[in-house]
Amino acid sequence: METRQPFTGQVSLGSGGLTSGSNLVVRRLSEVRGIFADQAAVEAILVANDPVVYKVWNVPVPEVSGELQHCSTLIMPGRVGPEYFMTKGHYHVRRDTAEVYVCLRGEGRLLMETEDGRRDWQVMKPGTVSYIPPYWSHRTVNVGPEPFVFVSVYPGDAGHDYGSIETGGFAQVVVERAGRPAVKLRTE
Ligand code: PAN
Ligand code: ZN
Repeated sequence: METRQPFTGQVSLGSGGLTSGSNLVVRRLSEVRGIFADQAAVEAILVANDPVVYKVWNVPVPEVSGELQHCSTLIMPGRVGPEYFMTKGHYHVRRDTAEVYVCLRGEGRLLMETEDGRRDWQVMKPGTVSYIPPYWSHRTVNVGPEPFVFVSVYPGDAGHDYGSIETGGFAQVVVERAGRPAVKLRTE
């Protein structure tokens, strides 16, 4: 048995950065453009610049059963047409793995769906602890005027399956309606 050294990280509420998270992933609009419904609105934004949509600070942990992957995510405030900035969203490769999200800053929505058509969404605000059970895909959306920051913890061998979302999409979308966020079906 290998005994690993304990360690501690600190999340900055300003930058969203996690000091123990040395693997920073930056998702700009040009890279995640396909997740938004209004492609003309994407083009209109990209004419002027390529904004950061979200950043993830991953803590390097062995991707094996028994370990716990964890990271912080910061989603910038912003919209593409009526649709708020959001993550790509994914299933875990190992479908039978769960996840916990803890919100530290801002206001978001956590969208979840199963492959047999069940849907759910939760409000996330500072102090919210959300549980994503096994078999549910998950995507987070920043519905507020400031950065939305949360910490995730999930099994070491969960893995990320983005392809199923790229082909199947999410049924639920979050749009601004009369100044307020509304969760609706993509087909509505
Ligand atoms: C989270 C997400 C993170 C970024 O840590 O990976 O918020 O979202 P995408 O992975 O969809 O780009 C998580 O759910 N990990 O399993
Ligand atoms: Zn996940």
